[in-house]
Amino acid sequence: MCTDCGCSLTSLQAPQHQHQHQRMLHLHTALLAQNDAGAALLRQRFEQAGVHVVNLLSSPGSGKTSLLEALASRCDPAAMAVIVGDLATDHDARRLQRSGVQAIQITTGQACHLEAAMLGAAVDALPLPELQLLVIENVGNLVCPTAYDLGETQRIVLLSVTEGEDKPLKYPATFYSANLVVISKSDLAAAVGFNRSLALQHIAQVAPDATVLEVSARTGAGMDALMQQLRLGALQPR
Ligand SMILES: Nc1nc2c(ncn2[C@@H]2O[C@H](COP(=O)(O)OP(=O)(O)OP(=O)(O)O)[C@@H](O)[C@H]2O)c(=O)[nH]1
Ligand SMILES: [Zn+2]
Ligand SMILES: [Zn+2]
Repeated sequence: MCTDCGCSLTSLQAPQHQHQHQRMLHLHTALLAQNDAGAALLRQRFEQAGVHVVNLLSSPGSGKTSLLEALASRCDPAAMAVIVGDLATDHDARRLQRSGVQAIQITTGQACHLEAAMLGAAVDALPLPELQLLVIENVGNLVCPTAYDLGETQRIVLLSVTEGEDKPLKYPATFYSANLVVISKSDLAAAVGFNRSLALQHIAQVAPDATVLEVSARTGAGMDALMQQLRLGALQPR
């Protein structure tokens, strides 16, 4: 886990290291304030260019890159770009480039989330005014990316049917921060005994204002509705 966001500090360590805990809390608050300032500048650039920017969050393997490949195959590839964050490898960026979109990989090393300051060079390299959609595929993680605003216009959180219906209850802050929750891999729902109504109930409990869509990148089910959300989806970030 990264030391930046303090997720390496456990509740077991905290009582013995109260002083250190407080210092980390101050450091964390300062880092978030610094990130918010960077995100505000990015948001200004995105607004000036008129590009819709999505911050895409989910646990590892829940289908972020596959969903973007499916989107790329349905829209003008010149109008879409992706910035993708992973701890290591440029695997996802190369996958996305094969589907024709501009894709830039950021390898974060130890950091389990993207921060606004990491995006500058990638954003500089993109022809922002020519783009309609820029998706930032965050590092696969349902905890750390939540607190880091990236200047996005819309935050999308994926919940794949293979992960279990309880995930919104276990990671409420992440789901609460979403404008749109996408239930992914819907083609596998029956095979894994996905309890749809329970999942919808849990999402509504923690993210009552979020729109919910069910999508399969594999079969294309729900992709039209997702495209519509992306065109209409200039919602206010939280
Ligand atoms: N059946 C089915 N499988 C899917 C679907 N979407 C993704 N998968 C599979 O799920 C696995 C993970 O998909 P990815 O798209 O790499 O997931 P990711 O969220 O980008 O993963 P990380 O970048 O590692 O966090 C792959 O084996 C995909 O083929 C889907 O809609 N249906
Ligand atoms: Zn972390
Ligand atoms: Zn991916």
